[in-house]
Amino acid sequence: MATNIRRPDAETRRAMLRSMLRVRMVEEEIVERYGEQEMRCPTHITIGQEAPPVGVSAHLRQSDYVFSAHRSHGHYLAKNADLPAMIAELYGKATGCALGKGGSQHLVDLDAGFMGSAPILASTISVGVGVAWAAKRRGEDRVVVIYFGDGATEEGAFHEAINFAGVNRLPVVFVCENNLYSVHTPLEIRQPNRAIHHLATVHGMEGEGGDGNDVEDVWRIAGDAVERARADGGPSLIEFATYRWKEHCGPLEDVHLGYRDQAEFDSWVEKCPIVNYERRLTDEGVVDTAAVADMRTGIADEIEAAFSFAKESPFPEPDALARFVYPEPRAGAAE
Ligand SMILES: Cc1ncc(C[n+]2csc(CCOP(=O)(O)OP(=O)(O)O)c2C)c(N)n1
Ligand SMILES: [Mg+2]
Repeated sequence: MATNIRRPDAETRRAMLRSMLRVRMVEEEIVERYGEQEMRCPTHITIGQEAPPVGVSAHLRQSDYVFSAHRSHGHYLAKNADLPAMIAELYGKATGCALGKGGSQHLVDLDAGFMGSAPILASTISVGVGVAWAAKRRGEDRVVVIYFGDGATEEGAFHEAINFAGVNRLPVVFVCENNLYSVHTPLEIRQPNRAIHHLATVHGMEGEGGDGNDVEDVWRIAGDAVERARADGGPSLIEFATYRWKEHCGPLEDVHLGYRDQAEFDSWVEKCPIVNYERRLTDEGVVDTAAVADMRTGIADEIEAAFSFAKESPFPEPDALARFVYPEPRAGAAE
């Protein structure tokens, strides 16, 4: 595989640490406040999985498109989508990014190129491929990134869509976050003993796997894939090994349920993508304690403001309920 980019510079490394911290701190605040029962939507927390969205997004432009699924907060935030609008969406408010109608699983910010998340597994993979096809036909300089979990690769729609992307050499980067589980079912009893990214070969594209808790490994692999897509070199399927710390859906711990054991859980917490990266950058003199403290303070202020905005915003008016169920005529369009 051609490798054009090898190491991020100091500024990129600091930005990636900050971006991972920001995702983690937003998620921790949601966890903290979820029990107040004001966020009434199912919410899939991404703590532990911060490195893939941040390492991938470091290569993306605002004009590039991102699609996601149910566990989407990291993908949305790393693409510089609107934080207050995301929190307002979780609170079901009219100022939410989906006008308060969607909740955590239907985030969208077209201005940021975050084209949408949806919880029907693999549904956004097909949509993303269609959008990439349109971009290629129109000659747009645009890369489409589609995130999904290991479970989504068991859907027929995944195979149909990536096959189409391979045949038509579409500018897509398929990013699989393999956290070893689909809800409570381990990967080893769901799929043959082979890496998910090996499916790339049979669908006619490049594939590579990496350490999804090491943001620089993600950055290196994603850099190759994004470059290839931009240079009309076709799609890639990249896979990152990572781990979810919270229950499948909701803010709680769940090791006591018995589908995963404490030793496995602890070994992944040891591999925390943020603690280890902060230590590494500190050791290498790229950040110091004061700089990280400043990052935390700035992020905390931003989060506080976003939650205040969400809480103070109004709920949608009742007559908004039926809006956008069907496409609405555009202003000035002929009857
Ligand atoms: C078509 C479809 N089938 C089943 C579900 C129920 N479901 C929601 S999340 C999930 C597991 C997804 O696992 P994975 O893709 O690995 O993502 P993760 O939750 O691990 O991030 C399932 C089966 C669904 N949303 N859509
Ligand atoms: Mg999974």
